Amino acid sequence: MVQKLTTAQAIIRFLKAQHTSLDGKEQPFFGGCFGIFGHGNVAGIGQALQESADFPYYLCRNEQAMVHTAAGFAKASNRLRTLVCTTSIGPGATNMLTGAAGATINRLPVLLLPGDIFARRNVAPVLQQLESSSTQDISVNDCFRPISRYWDRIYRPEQILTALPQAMRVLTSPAETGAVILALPQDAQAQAFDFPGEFFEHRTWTVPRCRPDAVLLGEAVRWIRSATHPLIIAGGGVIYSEATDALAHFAAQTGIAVAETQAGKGSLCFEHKQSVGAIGVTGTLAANHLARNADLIIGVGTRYSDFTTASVTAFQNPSVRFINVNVAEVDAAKHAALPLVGDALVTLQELTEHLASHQVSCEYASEIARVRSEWNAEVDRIYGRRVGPPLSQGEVIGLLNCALAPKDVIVCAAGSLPGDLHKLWRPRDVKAYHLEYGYSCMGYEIAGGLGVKMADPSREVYVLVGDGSYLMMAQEIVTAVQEHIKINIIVLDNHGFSSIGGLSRACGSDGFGTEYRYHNGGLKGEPITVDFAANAQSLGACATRAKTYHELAAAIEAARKQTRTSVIVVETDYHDRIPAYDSWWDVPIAEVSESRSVQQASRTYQEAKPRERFFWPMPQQK
Ligand SMILES: Cc1ncc(C[n+]2csc(CCOP(=O)(O)OP(=O)(O)O)c2C)c(N)n1
Ligand SMILES: [Mg+2]
Repeated sequence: MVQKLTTAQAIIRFLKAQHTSLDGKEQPFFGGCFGIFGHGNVAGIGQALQESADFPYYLCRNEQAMVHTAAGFAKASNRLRTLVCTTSIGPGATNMLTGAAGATINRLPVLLLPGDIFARRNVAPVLQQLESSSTQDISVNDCFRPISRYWDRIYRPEQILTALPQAMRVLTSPAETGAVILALPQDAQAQAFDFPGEFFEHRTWTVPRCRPDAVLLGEAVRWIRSATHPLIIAGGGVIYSEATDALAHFAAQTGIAVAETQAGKGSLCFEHKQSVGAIGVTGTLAANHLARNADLIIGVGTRYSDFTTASVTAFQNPSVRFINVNVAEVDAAKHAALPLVGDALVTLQELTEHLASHQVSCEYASEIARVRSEWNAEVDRIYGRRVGPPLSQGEVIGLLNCALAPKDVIVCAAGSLPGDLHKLWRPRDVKAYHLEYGYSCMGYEIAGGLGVKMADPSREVYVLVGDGSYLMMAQEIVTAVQEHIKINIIVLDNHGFSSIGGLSRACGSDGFGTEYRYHNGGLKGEPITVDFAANAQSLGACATRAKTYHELAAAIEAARKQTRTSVIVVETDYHDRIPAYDSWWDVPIAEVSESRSVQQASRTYQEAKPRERFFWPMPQQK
């Protein structure tokens, strides 16, 4: 039966009917809509939401933050669910750009509905409209085009009949997912149309488990059999595909060690005998040692960022070759790999079957055991140091790792914490380590943590955030308070950018501009103290300060018992840093400078850079 609805009403009605299914388990795809209203959406999407009491609406404090919340929600839900975000036109819309780029880079589905300028045009330029002298078919929303996986502008109501199914195809595709933008001109949102009733019926999008090509799989099995030093790199795809048990089984059966990217961390429990932890720039000594000599890398669900490959220096064996298991062809093909384009779970199961009697050599197995135990001793050493106050970041991480329950989630994104967590955190549950490190966006932490908690309220969520990131985006504490959502926030206050300060010193630039100090001629004055606890309290959280190890332990214990969002502020040592373990990151140094330290850094850089490699197809593949 035909239903007369506005475009906005029809959109909300359609979204409510969409579901995803993986292995027969079904759930509604959208958990509700975040937004901030302005003239560009209040009478359109706003009015439609008001009429839809069964589709929750959440008011946030900043449009960028709500996209992080949606992405955090989607990541915690293994991409089977997400949230919608609605904004007005102009600045409300462009505030979402950073969040959209983050979602697309991290391959996380988010549906963004920015308001847009009038389709009718006669009243242009409207408030907040960007004008062009060469076309009337442009608005600030065109900025979303390169950072989204699907982009459309809805000039007429009936366009949603084809646009929304395409939007859903992309959002639920494991290979293509990312930010989807439907720009909604203000007048088109309120316009009525006779929509076909079938459009609003219950719809299930089955997430497929594609199988790799049989010939290539056979070839991969031969490569694995003939490799003497194979190493698996587990990326986020392992977790999204729910392939962690299959990976654990495959690794145990073959004895092949497993290293993890940031998105893949938690794929294996740290106690698994084949787990060698983080790889790459922020990798462990164990994983980086094995990677250097490996003759075969089996990448599963990884996109090989420079942090994973140590700027393509991680693999130094002259005859190393790659097998890549990935749903996305673009990733499967990287480093001239033998591409197994397929789902991680079914591909690992097939490989396990074909390699039933295969094991790595005893020598290689004992090498893996040795580097594992050496690395574990190093983590114990760092956890056991007592240097504070101010505490070292390693102490804080060690304390948290011991204090938290296995299913508690830590959330983090930028600064020096992600690298230290990647190295030191000992994961015991697959969804307990939530790092946004594709975009490493300062400000993700609290907003993203809110989304993580919304996705699984049964878990305690601990947001670890540096003072710099906190200052960029703390306001979503108010949203958490408004929704009675409890998250635990730990602010590590080291009075500036310890990460970039360290990088600056490594580049010979002496930490220039990376500490929070009074300006007094070059940001070299006294440190500026910020009362983060008072700030958090003013936003509605309960807040405490912890100086010593024992105070921090007590504060964590007290936060767990709290029913409200709480903030613990702990001062950490700006200079007490966890070292890198045999890795390199390509950050080009000025080739000309009067500074001796820059000249020295430049020489070191020029010496190290030739270790970067290109990989070409092996003769077998021709
Ligand atoms: C939005 C954004 N701006 C800039 C950067 C570059 N950046 C990376 S880490 C960092 C400093 C982070 O400071 P803080 O949160 O205090 O963490 P710390 O480095 O002290 O551990 C900066 C500026 C970024 N990642 N994101
Ligand atoms: Mg800091």
